[in-house]
Amino acid sequence: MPRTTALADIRNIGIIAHVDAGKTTTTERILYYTGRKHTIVDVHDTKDLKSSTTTDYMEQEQKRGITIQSAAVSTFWRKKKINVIDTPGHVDFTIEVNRSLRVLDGAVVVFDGVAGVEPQSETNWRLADNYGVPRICYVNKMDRSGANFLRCVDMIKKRLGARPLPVQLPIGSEDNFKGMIDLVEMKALVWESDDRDAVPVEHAITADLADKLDISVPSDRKILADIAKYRSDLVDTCLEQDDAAMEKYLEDGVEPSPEVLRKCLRKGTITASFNPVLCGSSYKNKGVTQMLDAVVDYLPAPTDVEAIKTVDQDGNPNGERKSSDDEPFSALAFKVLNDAYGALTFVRVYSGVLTKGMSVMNSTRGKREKIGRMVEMFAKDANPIEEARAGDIIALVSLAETETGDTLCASESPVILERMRFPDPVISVSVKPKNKAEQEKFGTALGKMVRADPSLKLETDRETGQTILRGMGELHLEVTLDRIRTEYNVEGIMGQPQVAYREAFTKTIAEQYVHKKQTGGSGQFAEVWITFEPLERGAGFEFVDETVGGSVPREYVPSVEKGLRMQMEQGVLAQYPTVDFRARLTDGSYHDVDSNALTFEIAAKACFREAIRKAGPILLEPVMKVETVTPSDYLGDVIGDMNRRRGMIQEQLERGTNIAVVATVPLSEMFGYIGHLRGMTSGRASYTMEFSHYDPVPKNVADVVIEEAAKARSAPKA
Ligand SMILES: Nc1nc2c(ncn2[C@@H]2O[C@H](COP(=O)(O)OP(=O)(O)OP(=O)(O)O)[C@@H](O)[C@H]2O)c(=O)[nH]1
Ligand SMILES: [Mg+2]
Repeated sequence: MPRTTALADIRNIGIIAHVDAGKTTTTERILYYTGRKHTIVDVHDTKDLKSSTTTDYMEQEQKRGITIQSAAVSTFWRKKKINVIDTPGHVDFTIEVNRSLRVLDGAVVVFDGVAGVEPQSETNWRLADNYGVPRICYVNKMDRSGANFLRCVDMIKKRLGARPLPVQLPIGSEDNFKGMIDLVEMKALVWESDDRDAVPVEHAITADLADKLDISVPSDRKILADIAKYRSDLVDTCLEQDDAAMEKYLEDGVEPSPEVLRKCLRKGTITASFNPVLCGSSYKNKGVTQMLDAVVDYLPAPTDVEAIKTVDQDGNPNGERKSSDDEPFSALAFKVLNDAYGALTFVRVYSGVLTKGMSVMNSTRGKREKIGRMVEMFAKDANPIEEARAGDIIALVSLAETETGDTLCASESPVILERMRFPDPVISVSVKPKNKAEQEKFGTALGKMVRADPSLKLETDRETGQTILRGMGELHLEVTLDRIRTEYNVEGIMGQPQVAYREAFTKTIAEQYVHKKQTGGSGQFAEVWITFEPLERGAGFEFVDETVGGSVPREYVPSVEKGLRMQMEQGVLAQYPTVDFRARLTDGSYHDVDSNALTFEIAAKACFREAIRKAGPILLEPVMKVETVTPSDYLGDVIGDMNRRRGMIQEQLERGTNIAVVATVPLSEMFGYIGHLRGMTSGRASYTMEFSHYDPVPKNVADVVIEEAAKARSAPKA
């Protein structure tokens, strides 16, 4: 089957932003205006579960009015195929943004015109930086009281360190938001009603525009008075992208045509020289089609972005794969979803063609996969397809071996695509089924949830035998159990949330251990010399084999590493995993008959236990970046309370009439914060938090944690 949409006519884009900026509302409008849907549902009208927006179809999303899972839809605009992924803004579901950005070519960053750049917009912006995703900015909610376009542009510059370039200016604001000045075409677009089918009327830009359109607020009038200034900024910035056009302009002074400007805007956006900024009100149906035009004009096609990098088994870069149908097949699995259709594995095809029935290789795991049914997803609906090509985002049904982050490729030309990075879960709860008889069903359901979400981890507490679920936050864990109830029909209960502490070495220790045992005829023998060195925070665990002359036979070296990996999971202070150290296997010895993989594993474990005791182990705790937005009347109380929670105030930012207090606070001090904050401020303050880093726990606090861990271990088993 030949290609139906040229690669250059595809836009794979994500909609990313802080909670409530209006991503889902905007996505819903995109589907309406492109003719993919004939109705519009509003996010706040779905709580009774009678209707849902296209992308927030899950029960938990409808009830809470927030997005939890990213959902993909596709549509056409100006003959371009636009694949849109609507992502969640809540920090607990950041994995969904993370994996979407990994496979997208461009993004629309939505801002709330009142709040401007909020913490999650910042986090997602940085994620997009990491993945090198070009983006345009859309200042939404211009109709809300307190909306301020220029303040938002300024925050994009200062808080995100970006180079925002307005390509539109708002005409009026709040109740009187009427439309926008298109600085490329130099015309005014004015809506005469909020009706979804209202078409903007075009006006020429004249000196009396503000009067003609009844714009009376001085700051709104000032924007219109400054149109020439913004236009000249736009022209100058654009021409940096095109030497020939710049020369011509300098010579004859004639401004470049809109076509030339658009070409420059496209180039500058794709190379991340700047970010075009647009405005609108999705809810009041203004500015969405103009934003779609910008997606088509400025955001990259798969062929405009750098070829995808490939890596070796250890993750080191070793080449690239071009985005083309003529290259061998390669794709990255970025999401696994269990639903009514069975297990769906979402993949982004980077090169080549995949057809139904093909046998491919999972190069990450060295396994084969047979491609059965293939579907194109439209939110929750699956549409069967026969083939997928470079640039496509599709789902494969019932793959046996493939997990999130794995590469699928043609067996004759294996590659591994650059991997994804997953956030580390920082909070844990014990979980069990409400009804003891449902243990197995509950376990299976949990297993499936964890398989689908790499920011969840499942562990068994070796001492108490309890099942421990780790996640990104309380909401994340709650939603997980609630989904198990609605999707797998089994109810679970969870204990009090616990902090995921870590343990670490504070000094270098060279340790020797001999494992020797004589039982009857055969014996056991292994000797290892291992040097343990602390590494910087976040470095994880490194193992290096430095033995020479076969003192530890090569086939047993992996057993030493395995032993260490097992033992490091259980530290000596309070049984938390030990992190951030290097283990160098420097020497050892063996016995021809009595040594084997197991004896080396045992020796390594014991060696670790001995060493960490001598290495001044410390307890580390997750520290969160907390941003509390409060009316200024309560500022003193909010800061005082932060200090009592061992918080360190980083900065205070103006947020319209409110103040945002940014602080780092240990997670253990944040449980129950929301209730306290509401009480303290009569419900007028709100906060968001996200993981920042691990820090040593102060001694007095560590003593309590260690004592409680010991108590929990000696308590009767659940
Ligand atoms: N006044 C006004 N309200 C809007 C606008 N866009 C969205 N909203 C409202 O803001 C709320 C949140 O909108 P959503 O579209 O769910 O926001 P979101 O960014 O998808 O939120 P999450 O997915 O939870 O991160 C809803 O009540 C919308 O009706 C707008 O342009 N103007
Ligand atoms: Mg949403």
